[in-house]
Amino acid sequence: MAMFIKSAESPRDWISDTKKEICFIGRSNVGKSSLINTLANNNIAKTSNMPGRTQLVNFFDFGKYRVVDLPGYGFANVSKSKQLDLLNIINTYLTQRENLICVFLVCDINVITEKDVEMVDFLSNNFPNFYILLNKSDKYSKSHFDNNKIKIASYLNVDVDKLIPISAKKKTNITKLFNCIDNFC
Ligand SMILES: Nc1nc2c(ncn2[C@@H]2O[C@H](COP(=O)(O)OP(=O)(O)OP(=O)(O)O)[C@@H](O)[C@H]2O)c(=O)[nH]1
Ligand SMILES: [Mg+2]
Repeated sequence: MAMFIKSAESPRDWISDTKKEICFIGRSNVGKSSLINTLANNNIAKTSNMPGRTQLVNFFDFGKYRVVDLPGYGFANVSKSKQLDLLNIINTYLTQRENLICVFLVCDINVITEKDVEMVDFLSNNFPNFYILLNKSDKYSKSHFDNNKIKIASYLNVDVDKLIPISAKKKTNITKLFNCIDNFC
């Protein structure tokens, strides 16, 4: 059974072992924490209608591997200095964590922005082993995705096969996501 282990900000408080980790990153409010709850089939991560809910690095045990929930970024109502703090935490985790084997960038399929493009660019240069989860696809028809996936991939500057449309709410493509995780762990 998946469970919450701890929240931490600085690397000295991270868990020190060799267990593999995957993480979810993305703009505030795209549904990273909700997705972790869907994967766990249990409410183990805190979610909110208000962007900026997750402000630390949160570790969850999933047995064979750990899942890490990172703070969201890019929400205008959060102060500039707080935004910089959050980006710093994310950057430190992504660039220093040796346990990290795969990154899942979560986007809102209905609102893909320049901030998503910037993160894809950062990942391409620093952590090429990443996938893009287009969440909230319950509000976006399958045929609409099929018609637009090439456009979305080219806007984000990635191959189409890096894109996985999902819905944390409706559990769409969650098996596909688990298969993807299993391939790494
Ligand atoms: N329609 C729909 N809403 C969703 C889905 N996943 C999450 N949400 C909603 O999106 C809002 C934000 O969800 P969170 O999981 O807290 O988002 P987050 O990315 O963790 O946000 P931060 O912690 O601020 O970075 C909540 O109101 C969720 O109910 C989905 O698949 N479909
Ligand atoms: Mg969150």
